[in-house]
Amino acid sequence: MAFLRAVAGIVAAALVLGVAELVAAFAGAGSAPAYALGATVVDHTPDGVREWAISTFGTSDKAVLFVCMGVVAVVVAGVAGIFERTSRPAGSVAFAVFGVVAAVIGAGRIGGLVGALPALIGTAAGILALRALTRRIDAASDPLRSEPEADASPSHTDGSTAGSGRRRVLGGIVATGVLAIGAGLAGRLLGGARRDVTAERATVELPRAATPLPDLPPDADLRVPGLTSYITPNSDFYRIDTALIVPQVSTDSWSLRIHGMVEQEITLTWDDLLRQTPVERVVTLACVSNPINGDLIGNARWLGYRLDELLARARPLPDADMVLSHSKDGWTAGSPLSALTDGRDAMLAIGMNGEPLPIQHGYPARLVVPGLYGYVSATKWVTELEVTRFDKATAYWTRRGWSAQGPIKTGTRIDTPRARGRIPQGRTVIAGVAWAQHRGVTGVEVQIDNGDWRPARLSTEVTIDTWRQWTFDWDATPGQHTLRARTLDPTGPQTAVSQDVVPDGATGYPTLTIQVQ
Ligand SMILES: Nc1nc2c(c(=O)[nH]1)N[C@H]1C(S)=C(S)[C@@H](COP(=O)(O)O)O[C@H]1N2
Ligand SMILES: [Mo]
Repeated sequence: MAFLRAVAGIVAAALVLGVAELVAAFAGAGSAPAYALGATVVDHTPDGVREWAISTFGTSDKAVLFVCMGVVAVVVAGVAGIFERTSRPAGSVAFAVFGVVAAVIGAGRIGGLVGALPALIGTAAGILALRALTRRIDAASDPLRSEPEADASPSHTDGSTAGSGRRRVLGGIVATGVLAIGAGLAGRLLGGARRDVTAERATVELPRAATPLPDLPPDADLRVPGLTSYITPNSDFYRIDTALIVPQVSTDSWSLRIHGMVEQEITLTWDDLLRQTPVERVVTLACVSNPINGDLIGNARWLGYRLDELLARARPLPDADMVLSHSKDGWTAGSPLSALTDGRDAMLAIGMNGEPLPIQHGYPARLVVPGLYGYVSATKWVTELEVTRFDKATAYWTRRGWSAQGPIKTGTRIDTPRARGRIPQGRTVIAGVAWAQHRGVTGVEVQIDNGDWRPARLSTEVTIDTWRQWTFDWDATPGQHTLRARTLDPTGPQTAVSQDVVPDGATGYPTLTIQVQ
Protein backbone atom coordinates (compact mmCIF):
# COMPACT_ATOMS: atom_id res chain seq x y z
CA MET A 1 0.00 0.00 0.00
CA ALA A 2 2.97 2.33 0.48
CA PHE A 3 3.23 2.57 -3.29
CA LEU A 4 -0.44 3.55 -3.68
CA ARG A 5 -0.04 6.07 -0.86
CA ALA A 6 2.90 7.63 -2.68
CA VAL A 7 0.92 7.76 -5.92
CA ALA A 8 -2.01 9.34 -4.05
CA GLY A 9 0.35 12.01 -2.73
CA ILE A 10 1.68 12.67 -6.23
CA VAL A 11 -1.73 12.97 -7.95
CA ALA A 12 -2.96 15.18 -5.10
CA ALA A 13 0.07 17.42 -5.62
CA ALA A 14 -0.65 17.47 -9.35
CA LEU A 15 -4.15 18.62 -8.50
CA VAL A 16 -2.67 21.45 -6.41
CA LEU A 17 -0.67 22.66 -9.42
CA GLY A 18 -3.47 22.06 -11.94
CA VAL A 19 -6.10 23.96 -9.96
CA ALA A 20 -3.56 26.68 -9.16
CA GLU A 21 -2.80 27.05 -12.87
CA LEU A 22 -6.51 27.46 -13.57
CA VAL A 23 -6.91 30.12 -10.87
CA ALA A 24 -3.72 31.83 -12.05
CA ALA A 25 -5.27 32.30 -15.49
CA PHE A 26 -7.45 34.89 -13.76
CA ALA A 27 -5.17 36.03 -10.94
CA GLY A 28 -2.16 36.75 -13.18
CA ALA A 29 0.53 34.69 -14.88
CA GLY A 30 3.24 35.21 -12.29
CA SER A 31 1.15 33.78 -9.47
CA ALA A 32 0.98 30.09 -10.42
CA PRO A 33 3.05 28.33 -7.72
CA ALA A 34 5.34 26.52 -10.20
CA TYR A 35 6.37 29.81 -11.77
CA ALA A 36 6.36 31.86 -8.59
CA LEU A 37 8.62 29.33 -6.86
CA GLY A 38 10.80 28.85 -9.94
CA ALA A 39 11.26 32.60 -10.32
CA THR A 40 12.16 32.87 -6.65
CA VAL A 41 14.73 30.11 -7.06
CA VAL A 42 16.16 31.93 -10.10
CA ASP A 43 16.39 35.22 -8.21
CA HIS A 44 18.17 33.61 -5.26
CA THR A 45 20.44 31.14 -7.03
CA PRO A 46 24.02 31.63 -5.84
CA ASP A 47 26.33 32.92 -8.60
CA GLY A 48 28.41 29.78 -8.73
CA VAL A 49 25.39 27.58 -9.32
CA ARG A 50 23.96 29.99 -11.92
CA GLU A 51 27.28 30.04 -13.80
CA TRP A 52 27.51 26.30 -13.71
CA ALA A 53 23.90 25.97 -14.91
CA ILE A 54 24.36 28.38 -17.82
CA SER A 55 27.67 26.90 -18.91
CA THR A 56 26.39 23.33 -18.56
CA PHE A 57 22.89 23.65 -19.94
CA GLY A 58 23.19 26.86 -21.95
CA THR A 59 19.83 28.23 -22.95
CA SER A 60 18.00 25.10 -21.70
CA ASP A 61 18.75 26.22 -18.14
CA LYS A 62 15.08 27.00 -17.53
CA ALA A 63 13.91 23.61 -18.75
CA VAL A 64 16.47 21.97 -16.47
CA LEU A 65 15.23 24.07 -13.55
CA PHE A 66 11.65 22.94 -14.13
CA VAL A 67 12.69 19.29 -14.45
CA CYS A 68 14.63 19.53 -11.16
CA MET A 69 11.69 21.22 -9.45
CA GLY A 70 9.43 18.50 -10.85
CA VAL A 71 11.63 15.72 -9.47
CA VAL A 72 11.74 17.37 -6.04
CA ALA A 73 7.95 17.87 -6.13
CA VAL A 74 7.31 14.22 -7.03
CA VAL A 75 9.58 12.97 -4.22
CA VAL A 76 8.15 15.33 -1.59
CA ALA A 77 4.55 14.61 -2.64
CA GLY A 78 5.20 10.86 -2.63
CA VAL A 79 6.66 11.00 0.87
CA ALA A 80 3.75 13.20 2.03
CA GLY A 81 1.35 10.57 0.67
CA ILE A 82 3.17 7.73 2.43
CA PHE A 83 2.94 9.44 5.82
CA GLU A 84 -0.66 10.59 5.49
CA ARG A 85 -3.26 8.59 7.52
CA THR A 86 -6.92 9.22 8.09
CA SER A 87 -6.14 9.63 11.77
CA ARG A 88 -2.83 11.48 11.28
CA PRO A 89 -2.81 14.04 8.45
CA ALA A 90 0.99 14.47 8.28
CA GLY A 91 0.98 14.74 4.49
CA SER A 92 -1.81 17.31 4.52
CA VAL A 93 0.19 19.41 6.94
CA ALA A 94 3.13 19.30 4.52
CA PHE A 95 0.80 20.36 1.69
CA ALA A 96 -0.51 23.23 3.81
CA VAL A 97 2.99 24.46 4.60
CA PHE A 98 3.84 24.42 0.89
CA GLY A 99 0.56 26.23 0.13
CA VAL A 100 1.23 29.03 2.57
CA VAL A 101 4.81 29.55 1.34
CA ALA A 102 3.69 29.52 -2.31
CA ALA A 103 0.81 31.91 -1.49
CA VAL A 104 3.13 34.42 0.13
CA ILE A 105 5.53 34.25 -2.83
CA GLY A 106 2.68 34.47 -5.34
CA ALA A 107 1.25 37.53 -3.60
CA GLY A 108 4.70 39.12 -3.61
CA ARG A 109 5.24 38.53 -7.31
CA ILE A 110 1.90 39.93 -8.36
CA GLY A 111 2.05 42.67 -5.75
CA GLY A 112 -1.40 41.93 -4.35
CA LEU A 113 -3.40 39.41 -2.36
CA VAL A 114 -5.00 37.93 -5.50
CA GLY A 115 -1.55 36.49 -6.17
CA ALA A 116 -2.05 34.21 -3.14
CA LEU A 117 -5.28 32.72 -4.49
CA PRO A 118 -3.84 30.16 -6.93
CA ALA A 119 -1.69 28.54 -4.24
CA LEU A 120 -4.40 28.69 -1.56
CA ILE A 121 -7.24 27.33 -3.69
CA GLY A 122 -4.97 24.76 -5.34
CA THR A 123 -3.65 23.55 -2.00
CA ALA A 124 -7.15 23.28 -0.55
CA ALA A 125 -8.20 21.10 -3.50
CA GLY A 126 -5.06 18.98 -3.11
CA ILE A 127 -5.62 18.42 0.60
CA LEU A 128 -9.25 17.42 0.03
CA ALA A 129 -8.10 14.93 -2.60
CA LEU A 130 -5.31 13.56 -0.41
CA ARG A 131 -7.72 13.13 2.52
CA ALA A 132 -10.30 11.34 0.37
CA LEU A 133 -7.74 9.05 -1.26
CA THR A 134 -6.15 8.24 2.11
CA ARG A 135 -9.54 7.30 3.60
CA ARG A 136 -10.02 4.88 0.74
CA ILE A 137 -6.53 3.44 1.10
CA ASP A 138 -6.85 3.08 4.88
CA ALA A 139 -10.16 1.34 4.39
CA ALA A 140 -8.86 -0.96 1.69
CA SER A 141 -5.53 -1.73 3.32
CA ASP A 142 -7.11 -3.59 6.21
CA PRO A 143 -10.90 -3.78 6.06
CA LEU A 144 -11.17 -5.87 9.25
CA ARG A 145 -8.70 -4.09 11.50
CA SER A 146 -9.02 -0.62 10.05
CA GLU A 147 -8.68 2.43 12.27
CA PRO A 148 -11.84 3.88 13.87
CA GLU A 149 -11.77 6.95 11.60
CA ALA A 150 -11.69 4.67 8.61
CA ASP A 151 -14.66 2.74 9.97
CA ALA A 152 -16.60 5.94 10.25
CA SER A 153 -15.76 7.04 6.75
CA PRO A 154 -18.32 6.69 3.99
CA SER A 155 -15.86 4.70 1.94
CA HIS A 156 -16.00 1.95 4.51
CA THR A 157 -19.67 1.88 5.47
CA ASP A 158 -20.52 0.14 2.23
CA GLY A 159 -18.69 -2.91 3.63
CA SER A 160 -16.31 -3.23 0.71
CA THR A 161 -14.06 -6.23 0.35
CA ALA A 162 -10.32 -5.75 -0.13
CA GLY A 163 -10.72 -6.11 -3.93
CA SER A 164 -13.43 -3.52 -4.39
CA GLY A 165 -11.60 -1.28 -1.88
CA ARG A 166 -8.56 -1.39 -4.11
CA ARG A 167 -10.66 -0.56 -7.13
CA ARG A 168 -12.07 2.44 -5.28
CA VAL A 169 -8.54 3.57 -4.51
CA LEU A 170 -7.43 3.25 -8.12
CA GLY A 171 -10.60 4.94 -9.35
CA GLY A 172 -9.96 7.84 -6.99
CA ILE A 173 -6.37 8.16 -8.13
CA VAL A 174 -7.31 8.17 -11.81
CA ALA A 175 -10.13 10.67 -11.23
CA THR A 176 -7.79 13.00 -9.34
CA GLY A 177 -5.14 12.73 -12.04
CA VAL A 178 -7.66 13.49 -14.78
CA LEU A 179 -8.98 16.48 -12.84
CA ALA A 180 -5.43 17.75 -12.30
CA ILE A 181 -4.52 17.53 -15.97
CA GLY A 182 -7.86 19.00 -17.06
CA ALA A 183 -7.57 21.95 -14.70
CA GLY A 184 -3.95 22.55 -15.69
CA LEU A 185 -4.66 22.47 -19.41
CA ALA A 186 -7.74 24.66 -19.05
CA GLY A 187 -5.65 27.13 -17.04
CA ARG A 188 -2.94 27.17 -19.67
CA LEU A 189 -5.40 27.71 -22.51
CA LEU A 190 -7.40 30.41 -20.75
CA GLY A 191 -4.34 32.19 -19.39
CA GLY A 192 -2.48 31.85 -22.68
CA ALA A 193 -5.34 33.16 -24.77
CA ARG A 194 -5.69 36.17 -22.52
CA ARG A 195 -2.03 37.07 -22.65
CA ASP A 196 -0.45 35.80 -25.84
CA VAL A 197 0.68 38.59 -28.19
CA THR A 198 1.78 36.29 -31.03
CA ALA A 199 -1.21 37.21 -33.18
CA GLU A 200 -0.79 40.91 -32.48
CA ARG A 201 2.91 40.76 -33.34
CA ALA A 202 2.10 39.24 -36.73
CA THR A 203 0.08 42.33 -37.63
CA VAL A 204 2.64 44.95 -36.57
CA GLU A 205 3.95 46.97 -39.47
CA LEU A 206 7.41 48.30 -38.80
CA PRO A 207 8.15 51.89 -39.81
CA ARG A 208 10.94 52.48 -42.31
CA ALA A 209 14.36 53.64 -41.21
CA ALA A 210 15.43 57.18 -42.18
CA THR A 211 18.18 55.76 -44.36
CA PRO A 212 17.73 52.09 -45.13
CA LEU A 213 20.74 50.00 -44.19
CA PRO A 214 22.96 49.58 -47.24
CA ASP A 215 23.48 46.05 -48.51
CA LEU A 216 26.28 44.30 -46.68
CA PRO A 217 29.63 44.48 -48.45
CA PRO A 218 30.13 41.20 -50.32
CA ASP A 219 33.02 40.10 -48.12
CA ALA A 220 31.26 40.75 -44.82
CA ASP A 221 30.16 37.11 -44.87
CA LEU A 222 32.86 34.74 -46.08
CA ARG A 223 30.47 31.76 -46.18
CA VAL A 224 33.01 29.20 -45.08
CA PRO A 225 31.48 25.82 -44.13
CA GLY A 226 31.26 25.51 -40.35
CA LEU A 227 31.72 29.24 -39.80
CA THR A 228 28.97 31.23 -38.05
CA SER A 229 27.03 33.44 -40.46
CA TYR A 230 27.65 37.18 -40.20
CA ILE A 231 24.00 37.92 -39.37
CA THR A 232 22.48 35.58 -36.79
CA PRO A 233 18.96 34.52 -37.78
CA ASN A 234 16.38 35.32 -35.10
CA SER A 235 15.64 31.63 -34.58
CA ASP A 236 19.33 30.94 -33.76
CA PHE A 237 19.90 34.02 -31.63
CA TYR A 238 20.91 33.13 -28.06
CA ARG A 239 18.40 33.93 -25.37
CA ILE A 240 19.28 34.85 -21.81
CA ASP A 241 16.87 36.24 -19.24
CA THR A 242 15.40 35.54 -15.84
CA ALA A 243 11.83 35.28 -17.17
CA LEU A 244 10.24 31.88 -16.61
CA ILE A 245 7.12 33.05 -18.40
CA VAL A 246 7.99 35.21 -21.38
CA PRO A 247 6.31 38.58 -20.69
CA GLN A 248 3.44 39.22 -23.11
CA VAL A 249 3.31 42.97 -23.60
CA SER A 250 0.89 44.35 -26.17
CA THR A 251 1.72 47.53 -28.04
CA ASP A 252 -1.50 49.06 -26.60
CA SER A 253 -0.44 48.49 -23.02
CA TRP A 254 3.24 49.32 -23.60
CA SER A 255 4.72 52.67 -22.70
CA LEU A 256 8.16 53.96 -21.79
CA ARG A 257 8.47 56.36 -18.89
CA ILE A 258 11.66 58.41 -18.70
CA HIS A 259 11.95 59.79 -15.19
CA GLY A 260 14.18 60.27 -12.17
CA MET A 261 16.94 62.87 -12.40
CA VAL A 262 15.42 64.71 -15.34
CA GLU A 263 14.02 68.19 -15.84
CA GLN A 264 10.97 66.93 -17.70
CA GLU A 265 9.54 63.47 -17.04
CA ILE A 266 8.06 62.01 -20.24
CA THR A 267 6.04 58.95 -21.18
CA LEU A 268 6.11 57.58 -24.71
CA THR A 269 3.41 55.31 -26.09
CA TRP A 270 3.71 52.98 -29.06
CA ASP A 271 1.86 55.50 -31.22
CA ASP A 272 4.29 58.24 -30.15
CA LEU A 273 7.13 56.03 -31.34
CA LEU A 274 5.54 55.32 -34.69
CA ARG A 275 5.32 59.07 -35.34
CA GLN A 276 9.13 59.28 -35.24
CA THR A 277 11.66 57.97 -37.69
CA PRO A 278 13.76 55.03 -36.58
CA VAL A 279 17.32 54.10 -37.54
CA GLU A 280 18.60 50.68 -38.51
CA ARG A 281 21.98 49.40 -37.32
CA VAL A 282 23.87 46.14 -37.13
CA VAL A 283 25.04 45.47 -33.57
CA THR A 284 26.65 42.39 -32.01
CA LEU A 285 25.07 41.61 -28.64
CA ALA A 286 27.01 39.55 -26.11
CA CYS A 287 26.33 38.02 -22.72
CA VAL A 288 28.77 38.51 -19.85
CA SER A 289 28.24 34.80 -19.06
CA ASN A 290 29.67 33.77 -22.42
CA PRO A 291 32.60 31.48 -21.64
CA ILE A 292 35.70 31.37 -23.86
CA ASN A 293 34.62 29.78 -27.15
CA GLY A 294 30.97 29.98 -26.02
CA ASP A 295 27.94 30.85 -28.12
CA LEU A 296 26.13 33.47 -26.01
CA ILE A 297 26.78 36.12 -28.65
CA GLY A 298 24.85 37.08 -31.78
CA ASN A 299 24.68 39.74 -34.45
CA ALA A 300 21.48 41.28 -35.78
CA ARG A 301 20.05 44.22 -37.70
CA TRP A 302 18.17 46.28 -35.16
CA LEU A 303 15.52 48.88 -36.01
CA GLY A 304 14.97 51.43 -33.29
CA TYR A 305 14.94 54.95 -31.92
CA ARG A 306 18.12 56.69 -30.84
CA LEU A 307 18.33 56.82 -27.04
CA ASP A 308 20.31 60.08 -27.08
CA GLU A 309 17.33 61.77 -28.76
CA LEU A 310 14.72 60.21 -26.44
CA LEU A 311 16.76 61.08 -23.33
CA ALA A 312 17.39 64.62 -24.53
CA ARG A 313 13.64 65.25 -24.49
CA ALA A 314 13.58 64.49 -20.75
CA ARG A 315 16.73 66.61 -20.15
CA PRO A 316 18.82 64.58 -17.66
CA LEU A 317 20.30 66.61 -14.77
CA PRO A 318 24.05 67.30 -14.97
CA ASP A 319 25.00 65.12 -11.99
CA ALA A 320 23.19 61.99 -13.26
CA ASP A 321 25.53 59.25 -14.51
CA MET A 322 23.37 56.11 -14.84
CA VAL A 323 20.22 55.03 -16.59
CA LEU A 324 18.50 52.21 -14.72
CA SER A 325 16.24 50.54 -17.27
CA HIS A 326 13.33 48.51 -15.91
CA SER A 327 11.50 45.70 -17.66
CA LYS A 328 7.86 44.65 -17.47
CA ASP A 329 8.96 41.68 -15.36
CA GLY A 330 10.86 43.72 -12.80
CA TRP A 331 14.39 43.11 -14.10
CA THR A 332 16.83 46.05 -14.21
CA ALA A 333 20.07 47.03 -15.96
CA GLY A 334 22.30 49.98 -15.07
CA SER A 335 23.97 51.65 -18.06
CA PRO A 336 26.35 54.60 -17.97
CA LEU A 337 24.38 57.64 -19.15
CA SER A 338 27.47 58.56 -21.17
CA ALA A 339 27.28 55.32 -23.20
CA LEU A 340 23.71 56.14 -24.17
CA THR A 341 24.46 59.72 -25.20
CA ASP A 342 28.03 59.75 -26.58
CA GLY A 343 26.95 59.40 -30.18
CA ARG A 344 27.13 55.60 -30.50
CA ASP A 345 24.04 53.87 -31.84
CA ALA A 346 22.35 53.10 -28.51
CA MET A 347 18.69 52.50 -29.22
CA LEU A 348 15.23 51.55 -28.14
CA ALA A 349 14.83 48.70 -30.61
CA ILE A 350 11.50 47.51 -31.99
CA GLY A 351 12.73 45.44 -34.93
CA MET A 352 15.21 42.57 -35.31
CA ASN A 353 16.39 41.40 -38.73
CA GLY A 354 13.42 42.95 -40.50
CA GLU A 355 10.73 41.63 -38.14
CA PRO A 356 9.10 43.02 -35.02
CA LEU A 357 11.17 41.85 -32.04
CA PRO A 358 10.50 38.19 -31.32
CA ILE A 359 8.55 37.92 -28.06
CA GLN A 360 11.48 36.15 -26.36
CA HIS A 361 13.79 38.95 -27.44
CA GLY A 362 11.73 41.72 -25.88
CA TYR A 363 8.61 42.45 -27.93
CA PRO A 364 7.52 45.15 -28.36
CA ALA A 365 10.62 47.16 -27.32
CA ARG A 366 14.06 46.61 -25.81
CA LEU A 367 17.37 48.39 -25.46
CA VAL A 368 20.45 47.68 -27.60
CA VAL A 369 23.70 49.44 -26.71
CA PRO A 370 26.84 48.78 -28.77
CA GLY A 371 29.84 47.86 -26.63
CA LEU A 372 28.06 46.87 -23.40
CA TYR A 373 27.22 43.38 -22.18
CA GLY A 374 23.51 42.58 -22.13
CA TYR A 375 23.22 42.52 -18.34
CA VAL A 376 24.06 46.25 -18.10
CA SER A 377 22.22 47.46 -21.17
CA ALA A 378 19.96 45.20 -23.22
CA THR A 379 16.71 45.35 -21.22
CA LYS A 380 13.95 43.44 -22.99
CA TRP A 381 10.24 44.31 -22.54
CA VAL A 382 11.57 47.67 -21.36
CA THR A 383 9.05 50.01 -19.72
CA GLU A 384 11.07 52.61 -17.79
CA LEU A 385 14.31 54.53 -18.05
CA GLU A 386 15.15 55.88 -14.63
CA VAL A 387 17.89 58.49 -14.80
CA THR A 388 19.94 58.18 -11.63
CA ARG A 389 23.47 57.71 -10.26
CA PHE A 390 25.71 54.66 -9.80
CA ASP A 391 26.10 55.60 -6.12
CA LYS A 392 22.32 55.60 -5.64
CA ALA A 393 20.97 52.68 -7.64
CA THR A 394 22.01 49.04 -8.08
CA ALA A 395 20.80 46.85 -10.94
CA TYR A 396 19.63 43.23 -10.83
CA TRP A 397 22.93 41.42 -11.48
CA THR A 398 25.09 43.98 -9.68
CA ARG A 399 23.14 43.19 -6.51
CA ARG A 400 24.15 39.56 -7.08
CA GLY A 401 27.87 40.12 -7.28
CA TRP A 402 28.45 41.17 -10.89
CA SER A 403 30.31 44.32 -11.79
CA ALA A 404 28.35 47.57 -12.06
CA GLN A 405 30.25 48.38 -15.28
CA GLY A 406 30.09 45.92 -18.14
CA PRO A 407 31.97 46.95 -21.29
CA ILE A 408 32.31 44.00 -23.68
CA LYS A 409 35.81 42.51 -23.69
CA THR A 410 37.65 41.89 -26.92
CA GLY A 411 37.47 38.22 -27.84
CA THR A 412 37.20 35.54 -30.48
CA ARG A 413 35.79 32.09 -31.02
CA ILE A 414 37.13 29.29 -33.19
CA ASP A 415 34.15 27.78 -35.05
CA THR A 416 35.94 25.27 -37.22
CA PRO A 417 37.51 22.76 -36.86
CA ARG A 418 35.43 21.61 -33.91
CA ALA A 419 37.11 21.16 -30.54
CA ARG A 420 38.43 17.64 -29.90
CA GLY A 421 37.55 16.76 -33.49
CA ARG A 422 39.48 14.54 -35.90
CA ILE A 423 40.37 15.90 -39.31
CA PRO A 424 42.26 14.51 -42.30
CA GLN A 425 45.75 15.84 -43.00
CA GLY A 426 46.30 18.51 -45.66
CA ARG A 427 44.82 21.91 -46.33
CA THR A 428 42.47 22.91 -43.53
CA VAL A 429 40.54 26.12 -43.01
CA ILE A 430 40.53 27.36 -39.44
CA ALA A 431 37.80 29.97 -39.05
CA GLY A 432 35.89 31.89 -36.44
CA VAL A 433 34.39 35.19 -35.37
CA ALA A 434 36.13 38.05 -33.53
CA TRP A 435 34.66 41.00 -31.69
CA ALA A 436 35.72 44.21 -29.99
CA GLN A 437 32.44 46.12 -29.95
CA HIS A 438 32.74 49.88 -30.29
CA ARG A 439 36.53 49.72 -30.56
CA GLY A 440 36.71 47.63 -33.71
CA VAL A 441 38.55 44.44 -34.62
CA THR A 442 41.84 45.39 -36.26
CA GLY A 443 43.29 41.90 -36.59
CA VAL A 444 43.09 38.24 -35.65
CA GLU A 445 46.08 36.00 -35.15
CA VAL A 446 46.33 32.23 -34.99
CA GLN A 447 48.92 30.15 -33.23
CA ILE A 448 49.61 26.47 -33.92
CA ASP A 449 51.41 24.40 -31.28
CA ASN A 450 53.04 27.32 -29.46
CA GLY A 451 54.56 28.62 -32.71
CA ASP A 452 54.50 32.22 -33.91
CA TRP A 453 51.28 34.18 -33.97
CA ARG A 454 50.32 34.57 -37.63
CA PRO A 455 47.66 36.88 -39.08
CA ALA A 456 44.31 35.51 -40.23
CA ARG A 457 42.33 36.91 -43.15
CA LEU A 458 39.45 39.11 -41.97
CA SER A 459 36.01 39.68 -43.47
CA THR A 460 35.21 43.25 -44.46
CA GLU A 461 34.39 45.43 -41.46
CA VAL A 462 30.75 46.55 -41.47
CA THR A 463 31.01 48.75 -38.38
CA ILE A 464 33.18 48.77 -35.26
CA ASP A 465 30.09 47.60 -33.34
CA THR A 466 29.86 44.20 -34.98
CA TRP A 467 31.92 41.07 -35.11
CA ARG A 468 34.11 40.07 -38.04
CA GLN A 469 34.73 36.63 -39.44
CA TRP A 470 38.26 35.37 -40.00
CA THR A 471 39.87 32.43 -41.74
CA PHE A 472 43.34 30.91 -41.64
CA ASP A 473 44.72 28.33 -44.05
CA TRP A 474 46.69 25.59 -42.43
CA ASP A 475 48.52 22.61 -43.82
CA ALA A 476 47.62 20.06 -41.17
CA THR A 477 50.21 17.39 -40.46
CA PRO A 478 49.36 14.09 -38.75
CA GLY A 479 49.35 14.06 -34.97
CA GLN A 480 47.79 16.07 -32.17
CA HIS A 481 47.79 19.85 -32.47
CA THR A 482 46.83 22.79 -30.31
CA LEU A 483 45.20 25.79 -31.97
CA ARG A 484 44.82 29.21 -30.40
CA ALA A 485 43.37 32.48 -31.67
CA ARG A 486 43.34 36.05 -30.44
CA THR A 487 41.78 39.32 -31.53
CA LEU A 488 43.54 42.65 -31.84
CA ASP A 489 41.76 45.94 -31.29
CA PRO A 490 43.26 49.45 -31.42
CA THR A 491 44.78 48.86 -27.97
CA GLY A 492 46.64 45.70 -29.08
CA PRO A 493 46.01 41.98 -28.64
CA GLN A 494 43.32 40.81 -26.24
CA THR A 495 44.69 39.73 -22.87
CA ALA A 496 46.12 36.21 -22.51
CA VAL A 497 45.19 36.09 -18.82
CA SER A 498 42.37 33.63 -18.32
CA GLN A 499 39.57 34.82 -16.16
CA ASP A 500 36.18 33.31 -15.45
CA VAL A 501 32.96 35.07 -16.48
CA VAL A 502 32.29 36.46 -12.97
CA PRO A 503 32.29 39.41 -12.27
CA ASP A 504 32.69 41.20 -15.61
CA GLY A 505 33.30 38.71 -18.44
CA ALA A 506 35.74 35.96 -19.37
CA THR A 507 39.21 36.62 -20.80
CA GLY A 508 41.88 34.41 -22.33
CA TYR A 509 42.55 32.77 -25.68
CA PRO A 510 40.27 30.11 -27.10
CA THR A 511 42.38 26.99 -27.33
CA LEU A 512 41.53 23.69 -28.93
CA THR A 513 43.19 20.38 -29.38
CA ILE A 514 42.55 18.33 -32.49
CA GLN A 515 43.75 15.07 -33.96
CA VAL A 516 44.99 15.06 -37.55
CA GLN A 517 45.07 11.70 -39.34
N1 LIG B 1 13.84 41.86 -19.01
C1 LIG B 1 15.05 41.31 -19.13
N2 LIG B 1 15.90 41.78 -20.07
C2 LIG B 1 17.13 41.24 -20.21
C3 LIG B 1 17.55 40.19 -19.37
C4 LIG B 1 16.65 39.71 -18.38
O1 LIG B 1 16.94 38.78 -17.61
N3 LIG B 1 15.41 40.30 -18.30
N4 LIG B 1 18.80 39.64 -19.54
C5 LIG B 1 19.81 40.46 -20.21
C6 LIG B 1 20.99 39.70 -20.59
S1 LIG B 1 21.96 39.12 -19.32
C7 LIG B 1 21.37 39.54 -21.89
S2 LIG B 1 22.86 38.86 -22.29
C8 LIG B 1 20.48 39.97 -23.00
C9 LIG B 1 20.22 38.82 -23.95
O2 LIG B 1 19.34 39.23 -24.95
P1 LIG B 1 18.71 38.13 -25.91
O3 LIG B 1 18.02 37.13 -25.05
O4 LIG B 1 17.80 38.86 -26.84
O5 LIG B 1 19.87 37.50 -26.66
O6 LIG B 1 19.24 40.43 -22.52
C10 LIG B 1 19.29 41.24 -21.40
N5 LIG B 1 17.96 41.74 -21.15
MO1 LIG C 1 23.75 38.22 -20.22
